Amino acid sequence: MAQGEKGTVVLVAFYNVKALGVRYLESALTRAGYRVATVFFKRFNSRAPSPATAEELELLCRRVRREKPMLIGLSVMSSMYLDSVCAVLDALGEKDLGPVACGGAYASLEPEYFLRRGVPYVIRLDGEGPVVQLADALREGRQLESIPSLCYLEGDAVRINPVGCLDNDLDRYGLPTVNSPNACLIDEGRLTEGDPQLGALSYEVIASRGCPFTCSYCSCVNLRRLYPAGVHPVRTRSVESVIQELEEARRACRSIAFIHFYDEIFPNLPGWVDEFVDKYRARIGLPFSIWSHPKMVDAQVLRKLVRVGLVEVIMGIQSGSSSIRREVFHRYETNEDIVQSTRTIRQSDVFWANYDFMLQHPFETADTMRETYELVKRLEGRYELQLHGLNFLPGTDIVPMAVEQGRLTREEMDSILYAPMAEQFNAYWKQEDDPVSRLWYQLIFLWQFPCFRRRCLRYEQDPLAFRAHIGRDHARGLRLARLRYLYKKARVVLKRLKGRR
Ligand code: B12
Ligand code: SF4
Repeated sequence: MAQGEKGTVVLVAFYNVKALGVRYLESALTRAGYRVATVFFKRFNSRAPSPATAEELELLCRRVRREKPMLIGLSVMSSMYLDSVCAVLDALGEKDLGPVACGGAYASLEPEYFLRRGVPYVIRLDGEGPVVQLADALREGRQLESIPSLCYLEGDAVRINPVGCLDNDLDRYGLPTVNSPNACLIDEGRLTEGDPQLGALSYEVIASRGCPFTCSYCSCVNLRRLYPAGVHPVRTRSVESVIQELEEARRACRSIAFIHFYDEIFPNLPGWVDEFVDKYRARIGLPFSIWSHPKMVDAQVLRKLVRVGLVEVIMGIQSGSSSIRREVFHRYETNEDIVQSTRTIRQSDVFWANYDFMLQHPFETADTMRETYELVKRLEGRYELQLHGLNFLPGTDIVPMAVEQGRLTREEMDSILYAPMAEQFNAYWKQEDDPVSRLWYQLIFLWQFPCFRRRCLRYEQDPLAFRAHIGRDHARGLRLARLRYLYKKARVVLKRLKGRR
């Protein structure tokens, strides 16, 4: 069947103009003969994303009406934007613009949330196969009970079909659509035609899906528990498919200077890495970053990657308290593992490392903050610290744990899980009111700048007594962090220009 002949599907991505999940769906639907019109609804803003405005909802509805879709697919990757997702659902429902299906990581974990709100279809996990089957079934008036991973309403009854159609061979899903031909961006009260990714300075790619670890605050383990038997916990694409995607991205997005590999953990399979470095050097050659894990950092792999452009490793450490890591976060690396991994990163000549911490949550005390400070003092090399609060995410293992241990009541927890996005992002960047805990937080922050370290050694003797000094240096540190950001960006641009010569 010719492309687009089967009808139009509108896909909506929230706060993410790169939206890999949506781009994979677009490729699958286009291959199956559908015309896809993707709406990137609002840009990503990790500090303070703004909720959907009435104007933006109206622009979206007008766009959807124009497309006369046979299906509207909303990609609900995160619960942190639920107020905008619900506003979109209400606006589409009011105007009766077509049947809606939701998918994405959050929708996969809590399909009933959407079905109860009257959304007729939810698809769990990989959507490439099921979304095409759903569109075909709606077109042909066929029954829904045999469509894998589909959850739907039959009258008042909720039907949850078993998860299926997860391919161990990710190459069979094809490449994500890099330049979406009928796309638009709605943001800041305006609609802009075209794929917003085309003008980006960086490109985001994933070479694998899934993570082998079981962190209690993260949805990955809960998503993995939905996998049918026989599906590998971590599925890795072929190197050739990754490189072909990046070549396509370089052709389509002319300003790209940087590649982000957003695999939960960058593949470190020996044969894979060797093939990757050869092909990446020959055919791509741009600086790139990866995510890693203290238990997965491997000197040989890093050295090979550095030679072909790896400049930044991002790694979660989360806490310096082994009991919080083990008992609360379900992370089983030791302090020695962590220090050793930072040593390996330093020795591998990675230009920059970025270490994530989650602090000042209901399990934290001033003592555990101090333990984190002591661990940070042992980290090696040149690094940046990303200090966050803890977002309780629906469906994750830490949620019942916090309630069972009496850290939060069920009601408090529910109001946190489904709070408006401004509150959720405030929690993400939170800083504690407790003065001692706050001082340890500031000392942790300061330690990343070598110029403050001697003073920190003095302040740590009695943080309360040095409260004013710490506060002043913390403000200086924040200014330094902004300069450091500019320095890092400039270096990447220079590296890119050098590569062009
Ligand atoms: C990579 C990643 C990112 C990247 C995204 C890069 C990109 N270009 O898209 C970045 C770093 C930007 C990011 C940001 C955030 N992320 Co994130 N991210 C991930 C990660 C590790 C992988 C996602 C991914 O790309 N998978 C591969 C693609 C192909 O799969 P997919 O997106 O799931 O899409 C498939 C299916 O879900 C389905 N599908 C998707 N949409 C739809 C729609 C329909 C209609 C259908 C039928 C099917 C369908 O089909 C797709 C193809 O198979 C996941 C963990 C995970 N395992 O999902 C966390 C995850 C999704 N992120 C999470 C969070 C919290 C965030 C942030 C809110 C963090 C923050 N505080 O800012 C932001 C929000 C971004 C947003 N706008 O939604 C949480 C969400 C949990 C929750 N309840 O909120 C997750 C699950 C990790 C965790 N901590 O638990 N993230
Ligand atoms: S290592 Fe990262 S991606 Fe994997 S389960 Fe833990 S937090 Fe999630």
